[in-house]
Amino acid sequence: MQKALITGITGQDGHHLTELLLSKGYEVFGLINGQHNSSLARFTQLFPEVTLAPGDLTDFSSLSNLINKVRPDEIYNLGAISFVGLSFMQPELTANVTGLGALRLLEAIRNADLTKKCKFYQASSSEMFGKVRETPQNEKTPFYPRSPYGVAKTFAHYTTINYRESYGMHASTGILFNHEGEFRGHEFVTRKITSNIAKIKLGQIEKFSLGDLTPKRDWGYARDYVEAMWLMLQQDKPDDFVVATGVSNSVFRFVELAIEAADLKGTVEDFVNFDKELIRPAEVDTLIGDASKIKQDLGWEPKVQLKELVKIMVENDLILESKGSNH
Ligand code: NDP
Ligand code: GDR
Repeated sequence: MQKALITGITGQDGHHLTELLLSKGYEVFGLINGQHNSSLARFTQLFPEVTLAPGDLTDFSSLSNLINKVRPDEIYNLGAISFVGLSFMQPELTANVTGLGALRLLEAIRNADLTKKCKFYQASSSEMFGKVRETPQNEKTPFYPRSPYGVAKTFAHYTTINYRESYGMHASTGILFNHEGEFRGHEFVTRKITSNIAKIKLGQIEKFSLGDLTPKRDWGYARDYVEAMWLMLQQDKPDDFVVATGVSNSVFRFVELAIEAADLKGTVEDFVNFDKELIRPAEVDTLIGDASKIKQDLGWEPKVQLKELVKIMVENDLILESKGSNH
């Protein structure tokens, strides 16, 4: 039985990837850094067969001990301070977890003598393109990160490539554009929109606040994107791949689609207040990915487009909000 170890297993992608790997017959192990958060309770209820171990991406010994004990065939490094807004407030912690965390894992693989056995996936991000140098962005587009998060991810990205080239490790990076779904954290704009639109539909609130509605993102469905991660580790050779839909829409458009999906009557202005406190010190204006390489080399395609994604999220939030659930 193949063994996979996932960091960040209680996060959005951790949920989808666990489901995928269990369906493929893997024995799944997860690193958890918080014993009492509500995502952990949801996770253990959904996936009781997964073995969870305490640890932290800032603590080398916890990573090294776990890797030595499990001796996994595949490691997926999804753990991160992943909220760009928070990274401006906690830049040092972000560098430590999101940046150095990847380095510590790669070193722990070497220390365990698993360099030739264990395949490694690094969750790289379209935020590395930041102030974009070309449109659309592909694997060769130069990086220009615009946040402590983007800078930390760029460090982790190049560290992964460096370990691949220096030690011959099967270490791949997925440069994933925004992906969303039922497990998305409530701090991210898509989930904030769909959960608040659901509350409005249910008569619980009348309006909610957002920051800049003009940024454009290439939004896909998280369930499709974890397939891409897994595919990368099934190849003979490690590599770097952009994962995206190739279609970009504004935050404003996302709100319009959510209003439509909830069958509400009214405009964006009727339901959304502007809050200048939500404006970031530096913004990423427009991202749009060119996923030709993964389509051609690995046969990966996104199955869900934005309109359907918004519908999935709004319908899910209508159910959860009607039960008063905080997930
Ligand atoms: P989430 O924010 O939902 O999950 C992040 C996970 O990291 C959580 O389980 C969190 O645990 C864990 N974590 C945080 N700090 C530490 C730490 N010090 N040690 C160990 N684990 C920690 O992210 P997603 O699932 O959305 O994303 C997965 C990965 O992909 C992240 O690395 C993200 O940066 C990257 N990415 C995501 C994209 C997206 O659109 N979703 C796009 C591109 C890249 P806890 O909840 O207990 O804090
Ligand atoms: P992003 O996602 O920064 O792209 O990073 P987020 O959903 O936080 O922001 C998207 C855009 O919406 C604007 N925005 C708001 N954002 C939030 N969170 N809350 C608001 O109220 C709000 N109003 C406007 C933002 O300014 C931004 O332009 C996500 C994360 O998952 C990263 O971990 C990942 O690497 C990238 O996607 C790709």
